[in-house]
Amino acid sequence: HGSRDSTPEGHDPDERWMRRALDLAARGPQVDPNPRVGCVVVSPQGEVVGEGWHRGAGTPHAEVAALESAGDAARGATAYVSLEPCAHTGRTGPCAQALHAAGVTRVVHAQTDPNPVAAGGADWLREHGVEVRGGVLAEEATALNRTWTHLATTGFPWVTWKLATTLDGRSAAADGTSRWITSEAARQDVHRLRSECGAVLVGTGTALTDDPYLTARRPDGSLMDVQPVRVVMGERDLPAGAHVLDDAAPTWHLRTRDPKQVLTALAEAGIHHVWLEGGPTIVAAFLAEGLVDEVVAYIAPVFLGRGRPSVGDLGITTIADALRLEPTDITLIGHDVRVTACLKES
Ligand code: AOF
Ligand code: ZN
Repeated sequence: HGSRDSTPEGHDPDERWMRRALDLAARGPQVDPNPRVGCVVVSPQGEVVGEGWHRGAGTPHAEVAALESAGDAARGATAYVSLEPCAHTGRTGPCAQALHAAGVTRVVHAQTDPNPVAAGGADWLREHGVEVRGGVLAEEATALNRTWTHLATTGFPWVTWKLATTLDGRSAAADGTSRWITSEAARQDVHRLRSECGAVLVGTGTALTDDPYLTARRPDGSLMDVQPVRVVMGERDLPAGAHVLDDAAPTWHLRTRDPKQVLTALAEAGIHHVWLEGGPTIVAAFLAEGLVDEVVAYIAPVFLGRGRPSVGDLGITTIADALRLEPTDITLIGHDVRVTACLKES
């Protein structure tokens, strides 16, 4: 079950080596314009003779790193790559050619390259007499680069909307104050997830009302090693002393209220995962345009009664039109509940 092959799951040697390639891929940086890719070179005797993974844009691709560690032993070997080898000369040379030149006679890959600029390596290898098998553990490989794949296929970064709300769906009190609805533990979880994204996005409204830092910080308040770009969208000026303008991380003030324009600018910078912490108006605009891919909601055992909703008008007036999501995870964090859910592809 689960396997497309006649052999029982786990007994397909190609799957076994691909799992190793995926483990190597996961060592790569999550926040980088490039995908995380791993490669294992295996001799005809079934021995690993080379391993490599991609360490980020501008560095050698996984295949080249693995070939380098294999040296002459790559001759007659099989290469397992978690992404179809590239056929293009980008920041580095084409991997399909490098595999062939090193004497690799069989290539097994997982995900087919969704990047039209780089795709075509499998065909090129076949044309040059290399046996190719694709699609092995492709779902796992795609999941590992879910946000990068989304950008490559849609042109927009994957948008995760983070919200913190009371049991009655309020994200701020009637006077606009909102510190704090959720517990310390939930807020720490937010910092961890922020650091896994390329950008944190708010509108000028939130930047002016809350004066947030939008950095990713450890429980002791120190900055994490990887900081997302802080993006503030909207035409209003920010005061010189705004926390978001400190030197803890880069900040881009994009003077537009058009979600597509903002996401296009971030896509051009190689950002494939955006953490949206915007207020009700911005979030409603992103939802209306179908630009929210996932929601991470922290729900606290708190009531505010009168207060401000987490999202503005969505044009929904009857229950049949409700926006229903598919939950992928529900976790208790301190005394709050974190619900992760995806918006259905329409
Ligand atoms: C990677 N790492 O290990 C593999 C990639 O701009 P470049 O030259 O680094 O090319 C990036 C593209 O190459 C990438 O989008 C993907 O389509 C392909 N394969 N990329 O960064 C790798 N194998
Ligand atoms: Zn490559």
